[in-house]
Amino acid sequence: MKKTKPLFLALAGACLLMAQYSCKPKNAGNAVSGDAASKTYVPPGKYDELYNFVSGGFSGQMSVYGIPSGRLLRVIPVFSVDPQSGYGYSEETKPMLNTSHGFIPWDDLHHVEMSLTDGVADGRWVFGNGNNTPRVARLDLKTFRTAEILELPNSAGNHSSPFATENTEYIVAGTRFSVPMDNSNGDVPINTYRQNFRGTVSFIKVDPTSGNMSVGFQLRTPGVNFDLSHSGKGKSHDWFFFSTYNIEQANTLLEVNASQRDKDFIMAVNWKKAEELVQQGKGKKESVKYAHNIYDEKTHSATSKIENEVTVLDVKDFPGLVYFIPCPKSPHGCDVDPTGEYIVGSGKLAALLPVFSFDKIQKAIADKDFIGDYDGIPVIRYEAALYGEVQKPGLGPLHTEFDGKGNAVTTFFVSSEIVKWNVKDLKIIDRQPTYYSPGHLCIPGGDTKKPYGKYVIVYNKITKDRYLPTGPELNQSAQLFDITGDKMQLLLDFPTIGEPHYAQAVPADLIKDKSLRLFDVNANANPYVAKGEGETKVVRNGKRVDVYITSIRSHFTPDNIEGIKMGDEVYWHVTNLEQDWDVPHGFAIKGALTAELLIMPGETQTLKWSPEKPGIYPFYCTDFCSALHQEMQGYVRVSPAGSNVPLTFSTGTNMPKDTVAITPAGK
Ligand code: K7E
Ligand code: CUA
Repeated sequence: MKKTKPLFLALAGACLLMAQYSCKPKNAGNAVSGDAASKTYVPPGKYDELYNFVSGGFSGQMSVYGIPSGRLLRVIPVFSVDPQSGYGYSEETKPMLNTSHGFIPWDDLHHVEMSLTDGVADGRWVFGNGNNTPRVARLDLKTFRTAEILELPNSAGNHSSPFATENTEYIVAGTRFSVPMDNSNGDVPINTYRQNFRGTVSFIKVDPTSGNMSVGFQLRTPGVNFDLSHSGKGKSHDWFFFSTYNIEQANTLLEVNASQRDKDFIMAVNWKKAEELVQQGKGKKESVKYAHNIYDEKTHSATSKIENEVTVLDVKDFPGLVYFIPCPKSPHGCDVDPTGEYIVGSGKLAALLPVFSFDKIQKAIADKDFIGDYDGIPVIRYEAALYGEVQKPGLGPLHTEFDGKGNAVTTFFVSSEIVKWNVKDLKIIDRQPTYYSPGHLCIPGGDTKKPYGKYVIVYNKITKDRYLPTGPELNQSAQLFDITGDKMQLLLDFPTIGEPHYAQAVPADLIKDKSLRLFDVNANANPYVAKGEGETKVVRNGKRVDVYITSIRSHFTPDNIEGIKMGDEVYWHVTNLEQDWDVPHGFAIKGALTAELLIMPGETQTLKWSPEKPGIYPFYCTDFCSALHQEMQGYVRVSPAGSNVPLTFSTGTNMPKDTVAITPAGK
């Protein structure tokens, strides 16, 4: 959820009324007890216990922290260009950000999901959603790079995304906005929402070996807003649960008009049944347009393909596929406990926390214990699905995770606290202030079948003064708590990149030894690779000039190039020949209307450059690589279009006729 001020203000009043909750805790500075520092201290040279993958919100990126130290390990570019690495600027990576709308340099990444095997994070891939132009990204945890981005048709907002089924059979993505479908005429009055706008949830198939994604099928649903979701587990393996809001189907001032009804819905989907129906050919093929971008590690290049078909099941045509469960007041988080029996809906405006029972939902379906239907979908009676309610949990519940010991921890946006409660007896065990309005939280493995527990990391919604002031903009923040005892103990604040929504954390051992150290230059299949200095060359083809250039400590080959002419398009294909871990070289050229390249050992990356006037253009290595890094530089000469300067290139041989001498004193 973004910083919804009106909601905050509306609820701030309610907050004041309820004396047992205080919005701004007192003594905010000194609640940390003496042993906190030792619990988060990771000595220099030692590794953290856990990796924490955190969404970068409106930065469009994903960042990786070490837990318990809170040290920032990496920011991985996903949906936004990254001038530092050249992601989205190099010819090889530009296709990653292609969409059916063209090249887009930004998105808003809210949710992070790890690939699962038997309901437990397996450390292979991590997925993130593009919230604005609907996309799902897959990051490969061998390289910590974005390996694939798939756009989603018939969607807008893609907020309820990306959530995995128990074996990553599917990554599931629900649309935030209902909209007219892509293959229909969308030029309709906005207030014909009820007639023309529909919802979509997408089931993205994930290849179990390569991880490659494809839209398996989409479910067409009534026109509501999907907010969040989670898959079932164990006994509820076949099901998926989505929180919805705006069942009023309002198209304006949703703040008021989408909060008319006392309850919105949790939507329960039998995805196994949907899969069977699709296999039986019951889906309708629709023509749409969406981009599918894949980064190939062998060629070190991405390709973008426009797909043009999707298989759709309209849920109202298939009884038994989808049910609605009333859930108090605009549910946000929709969280399934490790056993798969309990489903927690967090109504943002509700004064209680409903916990639904999977068994009771199944019984209600069998007994047809419905209160009616909504756009042709049966609505289960609230009490028939309800396991129980956590009474007076706090104000503004948003998200819940589980500690693996039968307890849940929920964030409360309005009362600025986290609350630990027992899933069986629904009794509150502990509440701790968070010093800012929290949104998402992450217990390592806390949404899986086997939570690792030990910590909860709580992410802010509204930034507060936790750090030295830095002008009008305060940094986003996370807080780390120890949850091993009944009382949760605050250990640490650490700043985050962009707005941290969802996050995932796994033991470091799951990933660290599989992490790639360098690319084998001999296996480099980039069509423009130079595998040694002997393979370097400059090739003219009409107005296109390809420079096959290598970098190794501490020179480029070639480093003198002449014969480039005005009107040329020059492609600098830089291969880093190093085969030692952690010796990147950079590449930048004066006046280039793009970013640098940062090239890892064994990799080739390409910078496109069109000189705008004749002259000498220096280029250099931007990443300190040796004591003679500053000497790692070169020149390219640009001549007028009609000039007869021949195309030449060299390193170390284009010597002057004369030598420089110091004229002796007194002569
Ligand atoms: Cu609650 Cu976009 Cu998951 Cu933010 S969302 S908190
Ligand atoms: Cu290569 Cu600095």
